[in-house]
Amino acid sequence: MKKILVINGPNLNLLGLREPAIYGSKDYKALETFVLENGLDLGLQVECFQSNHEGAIVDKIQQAYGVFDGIVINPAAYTHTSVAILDALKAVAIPTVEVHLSDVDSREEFRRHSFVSLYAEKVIKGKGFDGYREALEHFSEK
Ligand code: CA2
Repeated sequence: MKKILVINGPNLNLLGLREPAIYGSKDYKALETFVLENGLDLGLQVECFQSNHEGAIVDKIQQAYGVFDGIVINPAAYTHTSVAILDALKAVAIPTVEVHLSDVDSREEFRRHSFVSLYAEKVIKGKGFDGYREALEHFSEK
């Protein structure tokens, strides 16, 4: 069974609290449940990790080396700023799918650029929770 690490970046732990028009009204716990249930359904062993800290995300990616077969990552604001997360993904060379709840291309100009997209095999934007299912499907052999 493939092992997939799902990483969510800063402030996603506050989902459901504000900006429901952009991010939906469900909370982070509901996102984890959605991801774990869909992982099971697709025959994947999924672990979820959320952090508000860039270094903690880099550490987690490094620790994934030799353990996980795939990474699904919503780097949140670090999408647009973090060379460190890009470099960590390149270093471990684990196949990666990037997910965004919102359609980052139709928002502020600064959200159009993603460092992580320079490495990700696939980028899914603007599909809410369903985007995580689509990302998991990318790794599923079912
Ligand atoms: O659309 C996405 O998934 C984002 O990665 C979400 C990030 C944003 O910086 C990216 O540009 C796009 C922000 C997540 C913040 O989540 C919130 C949760 C509750 C209330 C407000 C924001």
